[in-house]
Amino acid sequence: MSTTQKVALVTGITGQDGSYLAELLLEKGYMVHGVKRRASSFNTQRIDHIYQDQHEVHVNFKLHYGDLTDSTNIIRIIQEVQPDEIYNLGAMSHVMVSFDSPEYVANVDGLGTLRILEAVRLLGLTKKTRVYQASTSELYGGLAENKNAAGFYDENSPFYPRSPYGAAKIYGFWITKNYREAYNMFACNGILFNHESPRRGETFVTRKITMAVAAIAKGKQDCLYLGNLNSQRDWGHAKDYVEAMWRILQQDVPEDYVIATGVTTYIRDFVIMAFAEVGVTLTFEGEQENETATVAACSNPLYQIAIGTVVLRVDPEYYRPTEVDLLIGDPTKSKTQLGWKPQYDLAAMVKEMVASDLKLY
Ligand code: NAP
Ligand code: F7E
Repeated sequence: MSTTQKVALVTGITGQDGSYLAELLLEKGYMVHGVKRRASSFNTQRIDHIYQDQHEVHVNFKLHYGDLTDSTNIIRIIQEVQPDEIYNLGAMSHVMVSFDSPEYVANVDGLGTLRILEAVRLLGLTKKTRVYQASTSELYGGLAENKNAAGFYDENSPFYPRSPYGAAKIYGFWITKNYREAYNMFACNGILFNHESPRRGETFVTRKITMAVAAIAKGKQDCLYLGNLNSQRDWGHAKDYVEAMWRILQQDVPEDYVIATGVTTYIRDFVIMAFAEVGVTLTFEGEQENETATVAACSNPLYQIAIGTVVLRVDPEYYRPTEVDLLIGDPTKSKTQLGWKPQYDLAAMVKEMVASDLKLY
């Protein structure tokens, strides 16, 4: 290891964002340390391609067992690693699941953030270590009256979380800002709107849709069951969003940034786009839980699905106790101050996700 090599510590390295961020940091020449949880089955599929035999002479990627609920473990890892940058991506990140395990989410997503910041402070690393906190558009809660005059959520929009996940993350947001102000730490929030990829967890709506489209096209599944088709999300690509995380920590002054595309899309329209990738045109009928989508035409000779087949139904089991109806972010600050330029638009991302899931089947 050269003396100038930067050292990064990534929590949540086995997740979607952690895997893309690790790739980016390795490309930039960092020594990358990641925190992974012990699991009874392998949970490193997203990072297996960058794993290195620890007996090699030049190792620049190392995993440590750990958990954000365990302060002593977090302190020990940070002490051992002495990171220049910490990216706190670890979280129970599923909004619907957070209604079932609210206390756990508060512990991991809320207090876990505090444990990272406090470890940096206790270890006397406040001058050396920069901290990125994975904040979220879920903080806004989708309240129409809280959008700015142009109709977007920006860095000054008020928060109104609508789930235990959002409520836990709002603590993470404020404690990060507080440590910045109280101890002069370089600690920043990235307020990221939804971002997806072929590595997205299988129970988030975009991946659930692209996997179902591939399975239906290949005759492995009959019908896709979804919840609320009327919510709207501002979807970007995870690969673009981890670049923004890195840029946030390279600035001269620590600040918080919204990362978004500025375009919002109905869940129903994502379904239409994904089926179009396999040549299927849909007709929608009915409302609320009686809404269905049927195959109106199928132009792809490889994937013949009979006209009139019902390929989408609504299952109210997937409705949330409180829903975030609409998210749309204003990326002006990140584009101007960070020079952040996303490479993907939604169409390119849907294409990539469906193509990747077709290969899986
Ligand atoms: P993800 O795929 O669900 O990954 C979450 C990561 O956190 C996984 O590595 C997971 O480990 C780890 N983790 C879970 N519980 C943990 C614990 N108790 N201790 C340590 N690690 C734990 O999430 P993502 O999409 O990559 O998102 C990364 C971060 O950004 C999360 O904090 C999320 O809340 C936030 N965020 C995501 C989005 C988005 O649209 N993707 C938008 C805004 C903010 P296992 O692999 O062992 O489960
Ligand atoms: O839901 C609706 C659902 O679970 C999106 C996380 O990364 O982004 C993510 O949270 C929308 C919601 O993402 C199904 O009701 C319909 O309106 O893909 P999702 P999310 O809740 O927006 C934010 C920014 C984060 O920070 C989170 O960590 O889709 N929806 N039917 C469904 N959602 C799911 N999961 N499954 C359905 O069957």
